[in-house]
Amino acid sequence: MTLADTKILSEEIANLKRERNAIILAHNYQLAEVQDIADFVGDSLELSQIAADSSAQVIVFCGVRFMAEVASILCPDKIVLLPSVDSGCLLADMVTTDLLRQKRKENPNASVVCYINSPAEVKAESDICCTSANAVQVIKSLPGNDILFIPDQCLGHYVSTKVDKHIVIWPGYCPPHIQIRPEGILRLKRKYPKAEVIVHPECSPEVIALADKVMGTSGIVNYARRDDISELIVGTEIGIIHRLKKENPGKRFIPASEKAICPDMKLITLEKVFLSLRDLQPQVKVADKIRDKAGVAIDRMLTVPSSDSIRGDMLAGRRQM
Ligand code: CIZ
Repeated sequence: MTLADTKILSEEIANLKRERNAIILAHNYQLAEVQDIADFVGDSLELSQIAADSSAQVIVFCGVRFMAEVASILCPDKIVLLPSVDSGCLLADMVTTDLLRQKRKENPNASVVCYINSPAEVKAESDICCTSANAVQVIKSLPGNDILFIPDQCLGHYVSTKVDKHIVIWPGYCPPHIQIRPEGILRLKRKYPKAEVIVHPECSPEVIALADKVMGTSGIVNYARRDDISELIVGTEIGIIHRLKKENPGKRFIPASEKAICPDMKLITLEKVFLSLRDLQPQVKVADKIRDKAGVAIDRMLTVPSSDSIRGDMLAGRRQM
């Protein structure tokens, strides 16, 4: 697409957005051109909360399915659009309700802590949700000692090093984050000796062991803004590099691996955003029964403050039902 095409399409999207009383939300991993036309860029929970607080009737959620589901759970009276119906999440698909029920039977005393990267039906069968920003605090907040952590094994392992509880860890993983390898980090550290290494907790324990900081995407965005930061090796999906560079001109951001790409995130294009606003399709709507139960697990999480952003306490209790 030429620059002129992009401009025309962006204008048409802006017109449709006004007509539809819509807002466009883009995840930190979205394509640059999608981030650039969004009203807000952020992580999944921040965006869902913005959706719930907004007076817009239509939410265009440029992310993946589980994120649009959380938006639908938090704002059931709004139309939630996911511009690419095929944007799923391989990690989220690694847990199902049948498998969870079976594992629960094997661990009858464990509280199920469900990472936000999971299907709505699985959240509905969990005790509490968490994000990468608040997983440690969520687990610490639970009264019991036994935890079943689903579905990301890397985040589960990271959390197990921070809390003194017995944690059974589900074997799921995020394919893009697994592309970030310790040898790649070591090579970049040699090349950029002054750079700090900041990685997402979905990275492997070997990668985390080499990092100066471990944070979710909001934490990374906030950390990059600090005056004392000029150079960062960034271990997460490479879509975030666009936002980091845009917000911090003059600073250097080095992707820890060029292979850390989520193909599902890249399915959303400006054309798809335009079509979805024009046709009000594809919509994501979580069925009432699932929504009510998944909403309880999300609400419980929202009462727990998070470590690397202010959103936990800011947002608690604002869900509209
Ligand atoms: O919750 C999110 O948005 C994800 C998937 C990652 C993060 O750390 O923000």
